Amino acid sequence: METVHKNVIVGTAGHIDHGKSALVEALTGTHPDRLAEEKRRGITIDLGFAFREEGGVRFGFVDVPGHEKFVSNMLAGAAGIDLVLLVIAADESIKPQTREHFDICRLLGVQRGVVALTKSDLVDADTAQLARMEVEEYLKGSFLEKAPIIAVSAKTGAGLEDLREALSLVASQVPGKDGSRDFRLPIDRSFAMKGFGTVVTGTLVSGRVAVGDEVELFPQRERLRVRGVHSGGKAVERSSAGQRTAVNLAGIEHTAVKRGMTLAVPGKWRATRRLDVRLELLPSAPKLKHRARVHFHAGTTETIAEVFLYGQTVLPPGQRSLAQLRLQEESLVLPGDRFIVRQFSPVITIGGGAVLDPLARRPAVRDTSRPAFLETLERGDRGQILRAMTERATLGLTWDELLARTGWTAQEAREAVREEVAGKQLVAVSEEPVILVPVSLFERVQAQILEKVWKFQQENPLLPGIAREDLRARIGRRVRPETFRAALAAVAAQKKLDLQGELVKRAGTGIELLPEELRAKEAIEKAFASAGLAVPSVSEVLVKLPVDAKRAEKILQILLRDKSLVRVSPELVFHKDALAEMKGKLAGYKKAKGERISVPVFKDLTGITRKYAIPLLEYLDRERVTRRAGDERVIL
Ligand SMILES: Nc1nc2c(ncn2[C@@H]2O[C@H](COP(=O)(O)OP(=O)(O)OP(=O)(O)O)[C@@H](O)[C@H]2O)c(=O)[nH]1
Ligand SMILES: [Mg+2]
Repeated sequence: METVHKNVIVGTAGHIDHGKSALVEALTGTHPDRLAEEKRRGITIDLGFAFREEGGVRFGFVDVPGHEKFVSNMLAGAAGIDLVLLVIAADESIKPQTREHFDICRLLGVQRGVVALTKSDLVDADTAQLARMEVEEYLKGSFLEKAPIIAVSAKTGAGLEDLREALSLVASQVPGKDGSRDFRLPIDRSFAMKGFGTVVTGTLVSGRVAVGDEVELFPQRERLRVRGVHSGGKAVERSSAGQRTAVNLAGIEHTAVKRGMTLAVPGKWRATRRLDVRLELLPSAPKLKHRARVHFHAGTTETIAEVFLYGQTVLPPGQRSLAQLRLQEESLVLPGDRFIVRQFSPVITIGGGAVLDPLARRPAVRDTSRPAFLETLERGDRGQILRAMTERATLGLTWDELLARTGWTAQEAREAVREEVAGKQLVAVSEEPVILVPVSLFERVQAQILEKVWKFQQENPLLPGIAREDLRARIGRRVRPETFRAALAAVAAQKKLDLQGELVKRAGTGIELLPEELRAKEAIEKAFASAGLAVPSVSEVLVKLPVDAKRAEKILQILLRDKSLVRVSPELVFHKDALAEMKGKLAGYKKAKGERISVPVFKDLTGITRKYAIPLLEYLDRERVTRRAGDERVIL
């Protein structure tokens, strides 16, 4: 058996009965129709699958129904295909679903394909030639303009060799899918397999999945364990992007999983109901009104969406617009994902587009910068996108949000962040996890901090500075703690502020007292120092000062903070020297007379009245100089 070095998914497309399934069978030996009803009616209803290996390429065929009633099934199959096999019956030429399927492939961004002019056994040379000319004309200017057009017959086998060659040629031009991105598998089937349990299948559009992996089921965000992986018709250890993949899941009933759900890397992405998009209306579609309801298809998902047009009330046929889609059901979509919209009723394909912002905010009239922002998401490089997203994140852009909204791998995000921070375009106010803010915001917060500190000190000249928490409250809630902290550190590093524990103050500014304040300070200190333990009341001292009461109170606070004075009780303040002397006397007493001392003895020893003795002893108890023992004190 030759080794497979490439996986290519081929999707069929084309009008009902034009021979898609017969052609897949002729190419692979497998008839893709599996349902009894399909066999009975002779039409394809749901997706069918078949495989073939050739020249080192494993072709996975996704066969779709041509019936107009089953276009939504076709859409689920078309997601993730690498090339389209456009099947057109030579006897009927181009029909409505030829056009619709072709439009869908173009809107989904399919890049390559091959055209099979099938049932060639049913037509004469002139008719075959006419059909070929019509097809060439139709495809002019499209992504299939240069695609090979091969006349074939599934019945006689004519042209099959040429078709195989054409498929191989086009397959060789398909760029290999990058398995290193994050895992995502839009589910197109879920069923129970005897002895296995729940199995889901899909075209693996990104990353890889291996036995034992933990995965997340969207939109319900359920974490599940991968019990087994099948690909190419056999059990494998892992499957990677570009392969039809079956995943055996532990811990869930098959009935709980449906087409439209997605298996993905756990803990990274979020399901959404609001997405900002670039929307394109087909030239053949009727005009689309603001707030119209449409059917929305992305990946294998299908739901109803309300269209909010940015900047216009009507989108004319053939035109493009930025728009918001509000989904009826949550689904997982990422930037760059293609989607299709179909008219609400009657249901026909009217357009499609690409997701720009999967986690969009509700549209707001005052949000005038949104269109420019979306254009940056559409066309910008990662640095530009990162800057634009940070600019619009009022509280700063978190790492989790960055990953969920961009779909970037962690490595891509890390590189972009590193570059923008190094280039001084953005500031990382936190590193683990990353939180980004624009330079302008960071500078504004620094300026605010300086201004608030200065203002505070001007209004409170006698206080040593403002408490951090106080300052933080004055900056306001629209600045997150990390930003405040980093900005404070930045101004401190510039030596504009001093940080002392919890206090923030202007650099180099002690408290500067006016001459009369200095005199008042000296007067207070002297009054208490000379009083010894027989202190006057505080108010008595303060009224005698040459400054007003408020300032006198503040000067007292300064002395208390400096510990020149000590408050022993609400009314009583002592000079530190007097207290030291008293402690000395107690120590002397202990040496001479033992450790026990009564209140009257204490009064005699210190020469004070009971009015002072009790508060002072309580103070000494608190200071652990003495300990109360009944009516006496023990000197410690
Ligand atoms: N004579 C002739 N008949 C063909 C050829 N290919 C398909 N048919 C017949 O055309 C009918 C439809 O073929 P299918 O392959 O089921 O068509 P389809 O495009 O898959 O149809 P849907 O899936 O329902 O859209 C069948 O009866 C086939 O036998 C062909 O090359 N020559
Ligand atoms: Mg069919």
